[in-house]
Amino acid sequence: MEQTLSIIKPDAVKRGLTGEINTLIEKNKMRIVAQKMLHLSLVDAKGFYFVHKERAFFNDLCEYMTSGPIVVQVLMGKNVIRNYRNLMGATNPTNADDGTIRKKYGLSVEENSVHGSDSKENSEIEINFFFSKREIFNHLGS
Ligand code: 3AN
Repeated sequence: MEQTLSIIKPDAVKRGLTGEINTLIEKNKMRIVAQKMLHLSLVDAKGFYFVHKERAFFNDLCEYMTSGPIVVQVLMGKNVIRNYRNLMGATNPTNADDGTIRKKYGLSVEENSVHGSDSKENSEIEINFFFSKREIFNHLGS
């Protein structure tokens, strides 16, 4: 069993797509084991996207991520990191496969509706960024 961090981004929360995205996640056999809505500060957005700090789009990305509330989630399942990336689709919604979240709902390469961790190492860093252990339901331990 593996865990990954998912973010439903401001463009999707604003359009009332949280429920539809959660349905896709659950239909694809991933369990939502933690979830909360919050509004990122600019400092937190910059901290979260620190790996992209040299990229041309960094400031725009951080501003966009603070433009409205987001929903952060921990997903659990077998190969959930890869499976959720597959369900998300390509970064640019134009290039995303049919049936993926970004193809269905993404508006642009920036407003692409969802984030998912890209590796085991980053999933741990990203989950710890948003959640304490006691906020994550442990299916195995209870
Ligand atoms: P992904 O989210 O598919 O892993 P990353 O990690 O390369 O993609 O990029 C992180 C986020 O930065 C993306 N989700 C997207 O919102 C934004 N982003 C990536 N590339 C661009 C770009 N060329 N222009 C604007 N925003 C971008």
